Amino acid sequence: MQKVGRGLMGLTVILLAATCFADTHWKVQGITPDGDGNHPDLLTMNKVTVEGVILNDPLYIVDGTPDEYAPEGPGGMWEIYIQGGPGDHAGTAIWMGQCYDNVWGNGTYTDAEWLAELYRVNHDPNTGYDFAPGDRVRVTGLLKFFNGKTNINERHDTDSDNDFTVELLEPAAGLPQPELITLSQVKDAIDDFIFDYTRTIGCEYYQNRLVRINDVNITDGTWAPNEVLTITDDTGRTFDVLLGLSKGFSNFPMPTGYIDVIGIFDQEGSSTGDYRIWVPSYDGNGKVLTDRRPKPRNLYGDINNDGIVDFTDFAQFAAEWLQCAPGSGSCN
Ligand SMILES: [Ca+2]
Ligand SMILES: [Ca+2]
Repeated sequence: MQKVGRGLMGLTVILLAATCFADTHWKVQGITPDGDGNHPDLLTMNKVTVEGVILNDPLYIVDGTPDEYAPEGPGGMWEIYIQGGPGDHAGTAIWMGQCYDNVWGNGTYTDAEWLAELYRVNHDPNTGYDFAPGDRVRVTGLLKFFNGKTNINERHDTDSDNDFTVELLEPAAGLPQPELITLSQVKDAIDDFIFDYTRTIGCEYYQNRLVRINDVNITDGTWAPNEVLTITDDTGRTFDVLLGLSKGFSNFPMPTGYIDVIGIFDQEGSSTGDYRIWVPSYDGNGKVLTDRRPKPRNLYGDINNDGIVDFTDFAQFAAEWLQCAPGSGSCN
C-alpha cells in the first residue's frame, strides 16, 4: 500500500510540474526603475515556462531564410510573440537566430540544422501540429534581456541544452481582441514616450501585446516591407509603425486618410524608449492597417485577393515557383 501511495504521490508531483509552474508574462517582463529586466532567472540556467496565444506568423516579421555564412550574423531568424491571458497583462517575445558567433554568442547552425530547428519550434512536439497565430501554447526556455524587453531565447548559443520548446495547449483558441488605446496613453503632451517602470500606465503596460489605435494618418516613412512609417493623431502625437515582411506591403497601395492600426506594441532599442507598433501583414482593405486573414471567396487561385483568378495571380504564382517557406518542412 505504501509503495502505491508513494507512486501516486510521485505521479501527482510530475503532473503538478507539468501544469502549474508557468510564470506569468507580467513577472517575466518585470523591470527596474531604469527599465532593465529584473526576473531572477535572467542570471540562472533555470528555464521558465509561460503560456499564451501566438500573435504572429514568424515569417511575417523576421527572415527565416537559411544563411550559414552570413558575414555579420544572425543569418536566418525566427520570432513569435505570445500574449498572456486574462489577469496577465503582458506578453513575451520568443526569438531564435542561426549564426550566434557573430552576434555576441556561441555557435552556428548549418543551413540543414537551422531548417530542422525551425521545423521543431513551428510544430507541436507531441502531435506534429503546425502552429499559427491564435493558437494557445506553452513555451519553456531561458530568459535574456535585450534592448528593452525580456525574451525567451537560446541565449545566443546553439548548444541543445539552451533549446526552448513550444507546446500546443489549445489549437485555434483565437487571437485576443486588440486593446484599443490612444496615443495620449503612450506619449505625453510634448510627444515623448510615457515610461512608468511600475507598468501601471504608459508604454510598458502595453509592451508585447496586441493593440489598436484608431483615427490616425500616415505622415512619414516608406511603404514597403520592413520599413517604418510615422502615424500622427489629431493632437499631433506621433508613433512609429514597423511594417512586417509580408508582400501585402508591396502588393497593395498604402492606405490614405484616417486609418486604424492593429499591431504588436513592441520595444527594441533602449530600455526606456524606442517603442513601436509592429504590423506583421496587410491585406489591402484600405481602412485598417492589419491582415484580416485569408478571404479566398472559395477561389484559392485568387492570390491577390481581388475576386478574380487571372494573369495577375498567375504572375505571382510563377514568381514564387518552387520557393518554400523555411520551417515548413518542405525546404529540407
Ligand atoms: Ca520594456
Ligand atoms: Ca486575382
